[in-house]
Amino acid sequence: MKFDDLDKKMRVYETAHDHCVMPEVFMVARIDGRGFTRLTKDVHDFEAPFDVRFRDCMVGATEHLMACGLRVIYGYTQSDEISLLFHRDESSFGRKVRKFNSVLAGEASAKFSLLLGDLGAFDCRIIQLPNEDRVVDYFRWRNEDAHRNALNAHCYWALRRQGSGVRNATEALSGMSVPDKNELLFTKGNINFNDLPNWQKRGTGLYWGTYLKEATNPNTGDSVEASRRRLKIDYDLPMKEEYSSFIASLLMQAS
Ligand SMILES: Nc1nc2c(ncn2[C@@H]2O[C@H](COP(=O)(O)OP(=O)(O)O)[C@@H](O)[C@H]2O)c(=O)[nH]1
Ligand SMILES: [Mg+2]
Repeated sequence: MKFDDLDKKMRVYETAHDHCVMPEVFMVARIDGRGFTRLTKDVHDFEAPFDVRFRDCMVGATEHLMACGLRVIYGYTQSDEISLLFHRDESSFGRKVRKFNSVLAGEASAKFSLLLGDLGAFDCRIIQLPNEDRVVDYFRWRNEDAHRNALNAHCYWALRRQGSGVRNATEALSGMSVPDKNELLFTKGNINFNDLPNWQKRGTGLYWGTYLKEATNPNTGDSVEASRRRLKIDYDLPMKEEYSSFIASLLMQAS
């Protein structure tokens, strides 16, 4: 068989199931560390439940994803996950889902591994959202997930440090109300949940800001102010309604 014929015949098997995201549908990518329970507790001795060194690797990987040639409006990271919101008109890879999944998982894994100095791998899934309200809901969901996990994780490690085993600590917390967890954290761990840093309770947000830079007009030699884009890393994200408004405003700015 001639190569051209073989190429045509086999290409069908490669592309028959290519799925593309429809125009005007928002894309969010969620990238999650693979087996990071083991990586953070057994392979590396990261501080539990939160370690700034681990957070900085995650933030560094998010920064990298936001600057690797795709139109990312907002990056968000908490625990071992990263969410990226793409501009509604993002058209890279013909909006092929499996290209986004593989490229983003690859880029995140590569950058994170370099920052950690050891192998760390990520998976990726694309979430398709029909309108701005669902985009806001998505980020509210991850933000509140971070909040719940932070309380739970601090309680869990407070119990473990007091001598409870894995099973006892997990069972003690199962079904416990939020006020009771706050109380437990205070009495057993001597930690006031309100005083913990916001990045632990709310995650970290990355978004673009502009600033003015002194520059020279190459034609006239006059000094002018040029507008430049810079990535802001926000360790003090708002919560609840304020966070929804913040995400909505990012969407507005991008439209
Ligand atoms: N020690 C430590 N562990 C962390 C930190 N951030 C996230 N993790 C852990 O990362 C894991 C993430 O959960 P999940 O994705 O469900 O687990 P996986 O399937 O093993 O990757 C949990 O075990 C978290 O405790 C951190 O700052 N310090
Ligand atoms: Mg994980």
